[in-house]
Amino acid sequence: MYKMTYELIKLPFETNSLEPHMDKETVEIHYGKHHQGYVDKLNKALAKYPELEEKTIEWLLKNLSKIPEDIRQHIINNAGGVYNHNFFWSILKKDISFNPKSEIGKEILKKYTTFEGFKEEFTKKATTLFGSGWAWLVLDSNKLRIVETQNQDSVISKNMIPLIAIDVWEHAYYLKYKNLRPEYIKNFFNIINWEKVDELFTTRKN
Ligand code: MN3
Repeated sequence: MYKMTYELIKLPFETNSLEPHMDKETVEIHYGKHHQGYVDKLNKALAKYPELEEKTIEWLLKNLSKIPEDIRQHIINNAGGVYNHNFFWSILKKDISFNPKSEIGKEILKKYTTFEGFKEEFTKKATTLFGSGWAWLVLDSNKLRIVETQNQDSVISKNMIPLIAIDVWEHAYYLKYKNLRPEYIKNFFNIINWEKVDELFTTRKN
């Protein structure tokens, strides 16, 4: 029996709820077409290896060396695509301000001195990333770092714990922002769910 192992998660918000920073049409196409596409291709890649269908997406991405070589790049691209988008949607919400008194707030200020300093570093990484990929705030050996990954490579394959991610593939912003990635990044700061980021930070596994 063919098993649809992985399914598209349900979006944790209405598609218009991030307006005007991220518009409804962009969310609908990004989620319904691109994200769905990674789910479909992941299932297709795994169809030959039913034993891997029992694994979680996190396991696949953390154990790439155990994935058969003929599908390894497909898993990097598509399990990564599924995981990264699941994570991305999970940290988006409008009108949740950065709270300097939260645990993550204090940690960010300790590392970057000011919130503006953090924004500047994050913006620089997201802006200068060449081609398609992601910029992240992660915990790496329990320390905050801003890193980038190419294509759908995921930070969890490098043993990092994600706290924030911005998708800077053109499909994430082109409909509304056209070629103006910096405008998209600027507005991304209006839709970070800082309560969720704080929860990820305080409940992290060391
Ligand atoms: Mn995307």
